[in-house]
Amino acid sequence: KGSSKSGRGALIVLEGLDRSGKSSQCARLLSYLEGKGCQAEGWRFPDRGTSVGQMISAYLANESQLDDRTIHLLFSANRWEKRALMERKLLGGTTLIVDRYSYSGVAFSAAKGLGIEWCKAPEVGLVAPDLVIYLDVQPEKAAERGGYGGERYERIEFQNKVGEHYHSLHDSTWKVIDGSLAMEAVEEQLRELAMNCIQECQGRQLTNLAW
Ligand code: FDM
Ligand code: MG
Repeated sequence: KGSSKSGRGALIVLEGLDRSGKSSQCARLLSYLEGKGCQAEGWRFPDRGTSVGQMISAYLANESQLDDRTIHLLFSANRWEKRALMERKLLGGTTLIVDRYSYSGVAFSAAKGLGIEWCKAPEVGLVAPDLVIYLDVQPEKAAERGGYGGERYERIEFQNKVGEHYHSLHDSTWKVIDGSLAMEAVEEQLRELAMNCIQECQGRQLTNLAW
């Protein structure tokens, strides 16, 4: 536990298409870190537990219709309402493993045809991740994995477009893992990336997304 006292936690984000394995891998990584005595929490966006999150959830379930820009801003607002808590946790030494973040926000909305710059704008000023791990899976492969749950966006053609936009977002904080590998192999790579990141960011300051 000593390491958590000496520095801040890391903001580690997992991104990928629907059914790319993010949620399972987040859970596995979290229990691994906890087993190592590391102070860590699992988060996810959208966070469906807030009132904004409930509006998003209803939209995804096709129970409500919202204009494309309106839902984009709600996804962003859902991150903003968590920003202060996120910063507090990180500065207090807790590492956050986050299932989706601003990159989902941009890639999914851009896939509908909204401009990339317009999509990025409301994300500026959120906490910048220390590491973004993209689980790379072909949409066709992802769809084979037990199929989709029937939520909005869970269609192969749309996921293809999302994948293209994700690729245009890769920057220096991104690492790509081949998500079609066996679960254990993905897990192994994730552990190594996460442990390195947690150590490296101890002395580094938190920054904001600058896009
Ligand atoms: N999604 C998620 C967005 O369109 N924008 C966002 O900002 C975020 C965080 O919501 F299809 C999409 C991605 C996915 C859907 O996500 C629900 P989960 O991970 O399946 O709950
Ligand atoms: Mg989903």
